[in-house]
Amino acid sequence: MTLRRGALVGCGFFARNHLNAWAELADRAKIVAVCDVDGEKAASAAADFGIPAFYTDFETMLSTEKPDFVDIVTTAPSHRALVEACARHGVAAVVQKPLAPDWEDCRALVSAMDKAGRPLMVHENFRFQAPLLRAAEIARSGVLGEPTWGRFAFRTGYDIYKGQPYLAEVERFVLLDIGVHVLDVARVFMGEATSVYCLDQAIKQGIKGEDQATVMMRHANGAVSVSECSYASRQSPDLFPQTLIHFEGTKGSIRVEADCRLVVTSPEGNFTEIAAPKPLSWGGEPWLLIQDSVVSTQRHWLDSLDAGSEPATSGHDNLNTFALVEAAYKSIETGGPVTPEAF
Ligand code: NAD
Ligand code: 89Y
Repeated sequence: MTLRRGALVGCGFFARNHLNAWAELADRAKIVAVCDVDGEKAASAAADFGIPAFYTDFETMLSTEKPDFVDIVTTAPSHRALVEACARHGVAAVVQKPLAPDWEDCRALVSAMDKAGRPLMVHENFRFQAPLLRAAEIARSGVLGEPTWGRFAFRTGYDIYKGQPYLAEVERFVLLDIGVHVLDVARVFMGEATSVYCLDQAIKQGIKGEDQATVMMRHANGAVSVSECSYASRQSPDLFPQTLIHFEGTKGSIRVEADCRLVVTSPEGNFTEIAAPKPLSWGGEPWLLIQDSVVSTQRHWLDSLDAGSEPATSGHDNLNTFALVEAAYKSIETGGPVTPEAF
């Protein structure tokens, strides 16, 4: 197994999870440098994680360190410029969701890496969460038959603005922040969508974007799904950050319920199981489900590099998810169903 040299850019709120997860994978990758335009954040990430070098300029880090890959953990407005810099330097890159703020930037950055001939993966971690991996494995085994109907729901009132204050300032909000995850999971279970209809709501006062979106989709095989995204849901207990699923096929069904409980109905028998993440020394509730999936997502990236294969959440794959977000926003604008562009 090759020991790869990685460099990370963006040392903010979520990067701590990436750096802890890279430490879990220390036998396969070593983070040799970090970068942030804010020198104090870069310096403290380097100090806290024993990383030998830190930078405030990304291209200086690339030309000095010549890493095997870059992990981009900045917010979306910077993704295009950072990925294009990776392409110029011929470096493989994994970039956090959402891929970019809009469709034009998404296409441009995927195309830049294509032209450079370097791998690009989106750090889309929800499909790597323990209960969703297990549920998808069961659905894909064929035991439930062909998909007919699905419901994918992320509903919370958890104070996400505390750790991620920038979310209160974005005009395209819940669909770009959590919708990318939920719609990506919907694609995993239902296949590509041919038609998207969305209704949005702005419930919380004092924020710029929509904080609730309900997306109805027709899929290529005729199946129908509903994806629910809410940051304005008041319920007790609050299930943040769990995604609940109800998937029906021609032969059976599966539900992903609270606390990682799977309920399966199939011709081969009905059963329930718990598919929960294992505890992590650096992780904690309510984030453990996501923190564990960060390790799994990074492991998948290293597996793909080792195998020379396209990651499941490659830039190209993620264009299909982003196209659903764009179609949903267009549907909100036009009031009718929209055919997504990528499919
Ligand atoms: P943040 O604002 O806390 O951190 C981003 C950091 O990037 C900041 O420190 C900023 O100074 C730095 N930065 C911005 N542009 C830069 C540039 N050009 N060069 C160097 N540094 C730069 O944001 P965050 O909450 O850590 O989110 C980062 C990304 O992670 C976002 O895209 C967000 O959507 C995503 N995220 C994903 C999950 C998940 O579960 N997948 C959860 C939270 C956040
Ligand atoms: O930004 C969101 C994400 O991507 O996962 C969870 C989150 O941090 C808040 O809902």
